[in-house]
Amino acid sequence: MIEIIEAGFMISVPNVKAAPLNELQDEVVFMARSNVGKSSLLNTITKRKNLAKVSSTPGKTRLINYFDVTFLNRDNGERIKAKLVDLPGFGYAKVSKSIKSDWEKNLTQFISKRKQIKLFVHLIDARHPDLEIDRSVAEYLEQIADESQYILPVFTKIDKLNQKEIGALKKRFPDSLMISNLKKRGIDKLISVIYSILNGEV
Ligand SMILES: Nc1nc2c(ncn2[C@@H]2O[C@H](COP(=O)(O)OP(=O)(O)O)[C@@H](O)[C@H]2O)c(=O)[nH]1
Ligand SMILES: [Mg+2]
Repeated sequence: MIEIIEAGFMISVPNVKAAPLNELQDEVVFMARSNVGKSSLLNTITKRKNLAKVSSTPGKTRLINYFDVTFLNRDNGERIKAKLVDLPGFGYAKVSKSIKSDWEKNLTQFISKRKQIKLFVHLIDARHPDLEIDRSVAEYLEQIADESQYILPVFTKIDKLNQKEIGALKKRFPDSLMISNLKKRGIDKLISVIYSILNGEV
């Protein structure tokens, strides 16, 4: 059983130049369209109510937020420190076009240059698995990820799907994980997959 036993806010930065050095620590980046449940998931996995703000106004946050976390493997007492990185939601329609392109340029630049990133967690709303924006994000990640970087697609809000729909999604995307923040489903599994990747077990 793997748990995150410590979690704290580290820093918010506006761009890659301002990002902390973190030379020795792996980073786990969380990316999603606005409103998919990214902040909720960060709070769920860290068991903190308000670590990442759960906003009802999508697209408000444009900073890159870093959190320090410690994973504990309860089976053998092993600990791993890492950084969780909360990226601004992408593809939010109400942002003006010029802001949007600057913002996305900034983000793509950030992602492609950041060698500390060990894992990209791409959150996708389980009700909308085929959006163009998610497809282009997935393709982009495949392009830029090097051999030491992993990509993990995670479907969120599966409480909104019935068993049949969940089954169909699993069949189509056998390598993805499925979670619900609301019902706390799939959370332990997600944490243990992240841990295995950080620990070099995958
Ligand atoms: N039904 C359901 N709603 C969720 C879940 N996770 C988040 N939400 C809701 O979705 C909205 C957006 O969540 P938030 O975490 O702020 O998304 P973010 O914009 O991706 O950070 C909020 O109203 C959350 O309460 C989930 O697993 N199931
Ligand atoms: Mg958020």
